Amino acid sequence: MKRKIEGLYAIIDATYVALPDMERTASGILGAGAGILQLRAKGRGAGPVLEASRVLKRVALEYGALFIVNDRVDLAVLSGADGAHLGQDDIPLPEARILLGPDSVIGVSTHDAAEARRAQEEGADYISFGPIFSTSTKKDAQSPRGVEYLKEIRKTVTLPIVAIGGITENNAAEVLNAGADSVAVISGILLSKDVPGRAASVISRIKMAKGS
Ligand code: TZP
Ligand code: MG
Repeated sequence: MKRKIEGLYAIIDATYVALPDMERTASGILGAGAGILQLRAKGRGAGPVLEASRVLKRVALEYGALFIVNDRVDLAVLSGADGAHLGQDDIPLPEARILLGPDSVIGVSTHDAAEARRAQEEGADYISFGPIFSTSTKKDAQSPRGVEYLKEIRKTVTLPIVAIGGITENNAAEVLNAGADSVAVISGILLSKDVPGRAASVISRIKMAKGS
């Protein structure tokens, strides 16, 4: 399912949510109105991650949302996910496209203009760009790029841009105003005691920023 990349791009990260708890967390976030859900489970065994992917795909389908698997193209295919998100060291995009098919949604992590341009040339459906702000979720994250760099990336590619890194309800509007189509949020939602409530407030800030 190709679907517009916009609004909240919610990432359920196994660092913050145990695999068996993901179904409930995903329902809360999708029920709050997120249109895109990604499973990020670095370093976890393929079997449990495949199981979680199948569960999350089912939940996403219930809410009409897009479901993307981070890193693992194989598990994206096996779980019937809508697509995969590739880092710079993952399976290259052309090969991932062979496995996932032409209708899948493939995103690529980018950190500078050259990577963004290449992802577009190779046929990515969207790019992520970041980290915009500092983040403690990704231990090997590069230095924060800031919103001025995001504005440059906006001029470099026509692809949808998902901004990532340190995004919260308090800075989401600034990031969208700098040219992002969508904001990816991990700790800004998952560390809340009220995950659905926090997702709803991020979404309401996004809607305000977009004037909708
Ligand atoms: N890529 C760049 S920053 C980041 C990833 C996966 C982590 C973002 O997490 P958070 O908690 O929203 O800052
Ligand atoms: Mg990756």
